[in-house]
Amino acid sequence: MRTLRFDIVSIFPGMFESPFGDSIIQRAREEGLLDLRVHDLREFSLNKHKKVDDSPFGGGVGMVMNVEPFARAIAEVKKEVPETRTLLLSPGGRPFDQEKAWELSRLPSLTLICGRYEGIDERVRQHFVDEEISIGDYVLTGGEIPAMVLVEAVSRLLPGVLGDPDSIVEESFAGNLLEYPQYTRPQDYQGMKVPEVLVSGDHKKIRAWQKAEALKKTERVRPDLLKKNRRS
Ligand code: 9D3
Repeated sequence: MRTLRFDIVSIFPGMFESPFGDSIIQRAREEGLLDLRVHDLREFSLNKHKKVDDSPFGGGVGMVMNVEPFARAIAEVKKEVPETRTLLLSPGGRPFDQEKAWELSRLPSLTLICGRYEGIDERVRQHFVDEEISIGDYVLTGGEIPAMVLVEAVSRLLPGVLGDPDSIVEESFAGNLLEYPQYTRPQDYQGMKVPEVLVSGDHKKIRAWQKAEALKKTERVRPDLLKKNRRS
């Protein structure tokens, strides 16, 4: 059995309590598959008021997060896990996707750095960050929720975390297609009927229908998925 360790650095450590104390993530932690630690950035400030930002050189509105607290927090993590990969969650990063989730799931340790809207001193990126990751093209107020997204996407890929490993196999077998429509009882809900083919008992025909429906939906909603590395 293998453990993936996450060290998260944030000025809002409390934000992680409920999402990580819940359901699948919590069970994975209890079973030793996941080791999740959250570090309060302010504790690494040497300022008497635990300040972690300052006004920008060159002028301009707003504040910039200081390099020192991040440098000290990352150094502390590296004392325990020297081999850690340090990721900065930032809207200017490479877009996160399933392939990246698989890649990260094979590593032993990830340190996630959360910035806030104001921005961070460029020297953090230059000297302490291995990779910058965004979760999509929209603006949030900080890297905390993106860090949770990353933890969840990566954790569920670890052997033993999901109750049913078949669902991951099926997911990757379905390749870059959206899901086909699914139905369960009743077969007729107030005149809204389940497609006949699904109750035909003809499994070959059912598979063909599901595949065709998945393709139709993908063409309509996400034609970009059909262009990129097709496995269908
Ligand atoms: C002030 C100009 N902004 C550039 C778009 C800077 C900025 C905006 C928002 C800096 C930080 C943030 C807060 N967002 C994140 O830290 C963040 C994020 C996001 O906003 N969208 C998608 N992925 C991510 S990962 C981290």
